[in-house]
Amino acid sequence: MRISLGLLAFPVAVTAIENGINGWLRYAPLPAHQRPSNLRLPGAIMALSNNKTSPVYTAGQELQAGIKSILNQTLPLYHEPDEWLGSTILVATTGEFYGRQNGDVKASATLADDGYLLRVRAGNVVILGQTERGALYGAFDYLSRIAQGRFSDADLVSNPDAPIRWVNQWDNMDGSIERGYAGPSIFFSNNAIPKNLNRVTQYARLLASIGINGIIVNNVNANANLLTDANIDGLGRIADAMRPYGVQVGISLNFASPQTLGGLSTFDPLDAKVISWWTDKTKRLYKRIPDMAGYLVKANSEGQPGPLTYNRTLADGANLFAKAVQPHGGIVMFRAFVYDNHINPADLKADRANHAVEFFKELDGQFMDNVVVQIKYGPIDFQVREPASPLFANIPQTNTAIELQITQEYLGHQDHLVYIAPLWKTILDFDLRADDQPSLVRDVIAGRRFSNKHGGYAGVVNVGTNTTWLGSHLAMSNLYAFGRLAWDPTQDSQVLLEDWTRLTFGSDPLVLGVITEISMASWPAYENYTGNLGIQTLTDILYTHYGPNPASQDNNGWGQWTRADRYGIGMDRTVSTGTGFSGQYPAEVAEKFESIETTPDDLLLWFHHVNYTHILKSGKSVIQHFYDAHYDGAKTAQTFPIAWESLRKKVDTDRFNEVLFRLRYQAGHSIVWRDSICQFYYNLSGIPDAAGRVGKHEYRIEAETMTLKNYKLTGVNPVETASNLTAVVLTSNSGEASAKLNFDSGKYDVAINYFDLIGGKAKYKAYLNSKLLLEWTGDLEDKLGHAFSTKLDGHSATRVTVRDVQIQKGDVLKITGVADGNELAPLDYVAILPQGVVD
Ligand code: GCV
Repeated sequence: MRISLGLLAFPVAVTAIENGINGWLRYAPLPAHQRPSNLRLPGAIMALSNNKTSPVYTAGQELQAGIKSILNQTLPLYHEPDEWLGSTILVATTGEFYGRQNGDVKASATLADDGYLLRVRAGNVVILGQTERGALYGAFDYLSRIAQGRFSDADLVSNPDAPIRWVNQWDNMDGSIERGYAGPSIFFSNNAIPKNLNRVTQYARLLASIGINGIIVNNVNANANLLTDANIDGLGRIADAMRPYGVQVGISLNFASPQTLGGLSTFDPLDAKVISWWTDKTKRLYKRIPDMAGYLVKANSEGQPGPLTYNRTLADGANLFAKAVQPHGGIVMFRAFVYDNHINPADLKADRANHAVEFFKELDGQFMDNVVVQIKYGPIDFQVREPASPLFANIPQTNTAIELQITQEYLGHQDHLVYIAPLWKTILDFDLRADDQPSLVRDVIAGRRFSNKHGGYAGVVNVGTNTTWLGSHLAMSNLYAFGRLAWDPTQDSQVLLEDWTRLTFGSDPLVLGVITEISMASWPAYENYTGNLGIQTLTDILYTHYGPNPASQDNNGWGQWTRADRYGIGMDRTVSTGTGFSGQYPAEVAEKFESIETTPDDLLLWFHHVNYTHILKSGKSVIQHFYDAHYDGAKTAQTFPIAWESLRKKVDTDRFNEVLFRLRYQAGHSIVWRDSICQFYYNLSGIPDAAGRVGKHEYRIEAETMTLKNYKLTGVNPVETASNLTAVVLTSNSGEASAKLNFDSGKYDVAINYFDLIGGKAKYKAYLNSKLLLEWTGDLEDKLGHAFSTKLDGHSATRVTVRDVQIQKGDVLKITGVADGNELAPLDYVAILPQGVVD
């Protein structure tokens, strides 16, 4: 009898310090009150595989470690049926199970690729996968149930909705990550693949537990050097590290590699030498990684090389790779994010949103069977709200996948809590009405609607070396929800969130309630305080895509235009008078978006240019909606840290404090957003806020009006990102700003707005008379784990608040600043806020 002692190569037990490394797979000990008194587990685990790289073998280990950790029971683990005759948790592929014994479980004929059967009945558990990783998925499902205290009998078959459930990493070979907010890469360092790949294995474990079966490990803006022999071997090691979890590795390609790396004079996709160069490279890759998932290609987009250089079509480009991987069973994900970023803003008919359909529609039917066109959910670029891309309805003879973004490029860089699943659902559930028939986006990408073989989901994740993976504990709900939705897109966002919360923070009803409440409120709040009515996020699109800068959208070649002027706002995308974009949808949908009357308010400015005074279906004018939404959104964000504080004794100290820091930061930055956007549109339109809030801040003391020592006035850019359009910076190494407080005596919150820049860590102290109220450093780059800006702007504008300060009329508030590097201890204003006032 062989018994595996189950010494695991991966960390599973609950760590004393909760640093996020195990994500939702913490396997926290289940509190006694959640265990049924008659709990009876099988006597052993039987994982029918002796192959240590098999996901079935992994499932056995995972079950053993999980049950030990959750229930403190050690079950022996066997791999051969004759090793144990008692009750078991049996995990196997259907093939192995039926091939080796006459079980009493008949796998349902409805078990699809990667699907599993889970039967929990009277102390016996059977988990059968249609594939090896299907068995592992079933084991994770079972463990998730017991980790959440759900011990009831089960008898179910679970099949994935779509075969492609991949994540993408935008990791560069130097270890940086494009649009990554959680530290450097776990895959690359110093232009090579690191020796220690433990984090890669841990990542595969998390991914497998939510049904992800593939990963592209490098940036779509790809480096040809990835294809050197040494790096191919490194990629092989990555694949080895992920294989036990059934996650297949693929890579992004640089189209010009035959020229830049191979030394050929061309990268023309129809050139014989180019074809043979790619065929050879592909063979080498598959020799080292026989189960390689395939390639991802970004071509002729944002400066990347592609087939158009040689007057070849995008289909010629995609098929070049498709032919190379076909003998090996590989897939080519070819991105539809192809657009011209030098379009003429003066041309009122020009529209970047049109480009994907213009490029791809005529190619429908020309892509090989193993090509999947990977389409971003909206026609522009991961904005806070977009309509579903019409391309999903325009290429019925082509496999398609949806590209979603877990990394929060336009949604607050993981420094703002934004639970994105509800946004994704607006797209997945959208009915495109192709040929007047039901055509939900989720049915198109699953291949059901147009009878396509491949298709599914690609999620841009960009985890980094930070122990929380995404830089923020709460942001991990997005990765969890992505995987679960890729498996079954009909699931409810809140149900997924609650599962994640129970697994990540436990089942205490207060914890569950608070995390559910703030997370479900977070996307609507973020949309409210950033960009409303379909106008896009209104962030700085020319710099770091983080803070407010609505002016950056217009008058450049990037085509993320809002067309805002003194009188009105919005892109006219109608067929009758605009860019014609609405006509790219099938007739029923096109008709709906063509008319202002039938376009929903939340997409109005996406499709129509209207006056600021235009009255919405809600009864408000557009401009008043902007003002109100920004005030509402920022007000909601103020409630997040307060709600979280109620969990002080319920969440372990480290995670409690880390989350609290971010939620407080978000509350402050939401006010930066609110004020700059409202001020910008007030300046532009000249229409005052009916509620009298915009530009009027009766509780503020502007830094420029304080008594200044060694500080001077400075402008900021954009101007509206400083209160009263002005800030102050030091003129020497240290200085101070002070003011006598002429407020009635009482209890106040004291908010201080300053700018936290890259390139220095200035020190600040705030005093009330001689009493130190707060001491802080401009070091958000350390605390939030990534940097925003080298300038005074909407990215660096930051607000700290001291609560419950007793102030007597005539007290003096003083802030001292000490410069460091480029950070000249900039200050914007102080707000003395009566209880309950947000200003
Ligand atoms: C990886 C946007 C992002 C880029 C990204 C690009 C893409 O433009 O800002 O960082 O490049 O999309 O998806 O290819």
